[in-house]
Amino acid sequence: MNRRDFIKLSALSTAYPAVCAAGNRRKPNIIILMADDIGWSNPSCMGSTFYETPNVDRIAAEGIVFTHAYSPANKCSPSRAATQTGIYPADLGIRRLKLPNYQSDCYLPNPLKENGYTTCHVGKWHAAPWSRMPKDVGYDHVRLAIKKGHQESLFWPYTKSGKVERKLDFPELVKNGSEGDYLTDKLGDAAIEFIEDNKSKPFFLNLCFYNVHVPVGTTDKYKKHFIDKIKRAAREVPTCNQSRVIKGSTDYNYLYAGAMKQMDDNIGRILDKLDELKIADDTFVIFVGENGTKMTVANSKPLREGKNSPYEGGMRMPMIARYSPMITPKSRTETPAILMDLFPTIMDMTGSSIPKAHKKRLGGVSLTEVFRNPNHKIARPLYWLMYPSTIQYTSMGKDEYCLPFESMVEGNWKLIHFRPCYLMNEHYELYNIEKDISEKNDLAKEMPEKVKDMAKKLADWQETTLVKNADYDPDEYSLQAMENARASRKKSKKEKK
Ligand SMILES: [Ca+2]
Repeated sequence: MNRRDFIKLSALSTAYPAVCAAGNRRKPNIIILMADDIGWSNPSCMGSTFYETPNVDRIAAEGIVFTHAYSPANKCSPSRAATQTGIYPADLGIRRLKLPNYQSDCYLPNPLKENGYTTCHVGKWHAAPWSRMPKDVGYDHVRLAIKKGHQESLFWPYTKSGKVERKLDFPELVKNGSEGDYLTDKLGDAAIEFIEDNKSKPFFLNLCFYNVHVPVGTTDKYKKHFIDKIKRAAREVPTCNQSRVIKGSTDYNYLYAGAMKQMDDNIGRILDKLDELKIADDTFVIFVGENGTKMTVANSKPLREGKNSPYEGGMRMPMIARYSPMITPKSRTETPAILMDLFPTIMDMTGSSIPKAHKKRLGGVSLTEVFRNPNHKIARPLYWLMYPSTIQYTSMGKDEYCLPFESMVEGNWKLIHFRPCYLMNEHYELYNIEKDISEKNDLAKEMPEKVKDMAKKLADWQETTLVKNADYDPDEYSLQAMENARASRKKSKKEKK
């Protein structure tokens, strides 16, 4: 650190508490912007030269980029539940995609409401047991959330068939909308309406986009924009549908690119609104992903694999935050972070208190020291545990699967403990993720002592978790068991017909 940086940092770290203590600054508004199934390297500020995310880039330019941010799981539901509660998925009791317990008081809006905040959830939910919606876990206002894991279509009337059906996901939007409406713009409208209505008091907005989960789709203007861009680069335009690149490279999926840009446009509308209302400096904004990108539509290069994978492509994701009283523009940090950190961070920033029992269960830590000083280190290992899943089996491609495993990252090292299942025998893999970000060189055989040391930590951690991979019966997930399950599903489908 040079002298100028040091002075700047010192000034920041002393100025902020003073201002707060004097009570001159209002409690910060909190806005979480969450993208669905976005790859770590997809935003332009994270390295992409094809995708265009000028507004996410703006948050980065005015704030801090976490280069080593992780999701708590390689798929939506456990990752979102952990974000909302600050608790490790394995400590919430998540075995597969569903949450078994109804733990409504642990969710973000509750302590914030206690502290005088108005809370609002907009968009994709998928962060609680199926029947429990954002209202059930404490949100005051809820807009455009559905029980399903993802949208059927991003276009009016938002159905797979493209027709207005008897049962609709967004009946109000269909009734008041028309051909050509794009779901993400409606999320943007709802978010802006909430901000305008609550501009003069502290608010928490949890805006979760349906983009860029499949089925991806974009309006003609954006489709043309990205196809022209591919042609200008003298590349062959790949053939894509809404959930797959059929022919060509996942580097140039113009539908995915358009969906990303349309999400980014709406982030821009929100940032502009904060400026217009003169509350930008009073508002903490954080943009995050929640698991890796789907490998049939895009990729997270140079990371290995994507959604559902135990490798970095499944777990590492964009995390970019802005809050001028605390964060110096254009900051970058290599300090590892994980989505569970958002809960204690937000409590810390807003001065909200966490009930004692909840505090004990927290898997995350406050990142405010890292905001103030990007060189601040947090010494802790990060852990993952994915219980085996039969759900993925039927849609399993060569590039996508869901394996039972536990893993941990500590410093430069990552250990994965693969459990026995229909795809592989039990084994460990060890990677130096700093020297080998693409996880090409498994060092487990070369470094048995390192494996032994980390495996012990991983096993000790699993002793403390509610869900344990050691508990499942490998025979239940053998190839034969999977084939039997598939055959029985086929049979019952036939019988229904
Ligand atoms: Ca997801």
